[in-house]
Amino acid sequence: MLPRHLQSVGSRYIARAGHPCFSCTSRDFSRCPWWTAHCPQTLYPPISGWRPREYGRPYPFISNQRPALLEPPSFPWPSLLPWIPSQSSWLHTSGYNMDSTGDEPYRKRRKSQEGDGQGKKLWPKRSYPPSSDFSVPSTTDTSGLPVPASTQPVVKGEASDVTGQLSIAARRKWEDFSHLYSNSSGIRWARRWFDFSVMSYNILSQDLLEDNSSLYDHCRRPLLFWNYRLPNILRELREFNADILCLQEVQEDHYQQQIKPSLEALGYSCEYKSRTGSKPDGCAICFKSDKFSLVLAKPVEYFRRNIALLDRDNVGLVLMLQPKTWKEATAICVANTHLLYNPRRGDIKLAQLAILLAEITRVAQVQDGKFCPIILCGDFNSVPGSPLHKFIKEGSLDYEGMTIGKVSGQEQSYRGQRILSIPIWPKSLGITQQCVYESREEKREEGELKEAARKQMEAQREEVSKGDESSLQHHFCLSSVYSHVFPDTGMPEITTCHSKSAITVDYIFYSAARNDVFSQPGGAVHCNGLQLLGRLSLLTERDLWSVNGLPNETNSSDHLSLLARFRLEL
Ligand code: KL2
Repeated sequence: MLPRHLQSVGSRYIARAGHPCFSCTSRDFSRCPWWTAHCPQTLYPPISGWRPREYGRPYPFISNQRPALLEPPSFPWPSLLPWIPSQSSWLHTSGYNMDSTGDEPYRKRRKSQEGDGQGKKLWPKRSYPPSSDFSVPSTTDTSGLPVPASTQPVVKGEASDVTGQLSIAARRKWEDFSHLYSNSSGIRWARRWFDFSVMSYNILSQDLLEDNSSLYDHCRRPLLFWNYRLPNILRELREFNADILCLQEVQEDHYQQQIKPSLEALGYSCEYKSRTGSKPDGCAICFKSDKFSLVLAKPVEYFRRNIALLDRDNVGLVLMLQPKTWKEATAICVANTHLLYNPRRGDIKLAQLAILLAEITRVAQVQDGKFCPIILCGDFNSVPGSPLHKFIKEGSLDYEGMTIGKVSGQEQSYRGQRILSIPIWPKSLGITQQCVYESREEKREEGELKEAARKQMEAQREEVSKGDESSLQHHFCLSSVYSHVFPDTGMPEITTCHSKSAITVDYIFYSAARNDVFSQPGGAVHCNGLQLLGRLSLLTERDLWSVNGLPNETNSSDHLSLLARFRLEL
């Protein structure tokens, strides 16, 4: 509940659906009381111009596209702050707004924003409660997150929201599989092991939130302010205390100024890869520096100037991390990515994935064609059971005759769509259908072949391997931490939920040990495997809408975090 003297102010924040301004109910955002020109006391950064250089590459603000989600320089109502740190030395929350561009190349962006969007609407627009009902749980109510047994537990009472519903934190349970790796007398098989936890979390960049504001019509506007969301996100990261964080949609200025310093204060080392082009977000991998040392960091760009298919600015990041407490152990390869969103462009998603797999192959190979343990996290913008998801899990994909929109499974209708070309990406990318880089020797030899001989060879190859050409393979045996449906009800698990969609698009894949609970048939032949010790359960769409969908008062992204704990045995 807002304090009485602020209730009238609060009502201005509850904007009407579809209204251009996030901060008031005026039809014209330039009349908004929070707009700089109308509120000379507030000191906002410039609305148009260039991003200051110290925040990385300068980005043009496109001020006539949409207004930034203006918020007061400091959050106006302390009582609405999601979390007030008792020891705030690690929390860096100074914030400001910026503007940017969307996911598509510029010429396509308009079309994409006009309805090239996600499938059918799953949930009706909500009407907002009267301002007097506008309140969030007190700071003590926002705790109660389930925490894996072996991270420092911060388990408090069960959290409930204003309507008495259990909050997301209270509904998510830690599912423990560790007992499956002991013999009947409870003794572990291996004498030495290394346990660690991994979180994958798309934290919803403020820029993308503002670019796709219609997806958040169901949210009360103050909950969408970055100054409101950031402490919630940091609290979640702090309380789960994962050893490795794979974050997506990390806006570069927020990363540099707030997220990185906050995580460093919690004992993490952080690596970041910004998207190419003018996009202001990127992927980060942060790891506990007392647990791992960094062997190698490989930022991965999917954009290729001379390849029309690869004209998007998505990226990935691959790290090789050495367990510090166990020097003889092989390093662990951790990859993080956010693949293209566009539901119709499965061809681009597959090519982006192939580049990432080729990079992993290059860095994770140890000896005799074997690989070190691999963790592949991220937002793949593809649903469980889709061809892209199956390709990751099964290691091969026969795509002959497949329409490009079918690849990610985000949409049901594929009418009028192209089928995937064979091969999907041109040879000039230098990546084979096995998702590995062509070796330099191979390239040189090919260059030395006479033109006629080369043509003859290619014709022969085409003849013989027509079948193989329309199939992709990769070398890893990857299992998914999550099952994607709840076994008792058959309901799908949801990782992202907003007013237009509620699906799984986020995953933690890992190379499973032979005796792992979810090992693939034939797994761990090429990889040193990991055992899944436990995971933080996901929720159903119904669960999420019962707490107002995402983002809400306590969960400030439109994705849930994914969390798993692994064991590496000697
Ligand atoms: O689905 V996402 O949200 O993993 O949560 O990934 C993309 C989308 C992200 C990066 O491009 O921005 C969101 N309709 C809905 N969401 C969109 C759109 C769109 N047209 N464009 C980008 N995103």
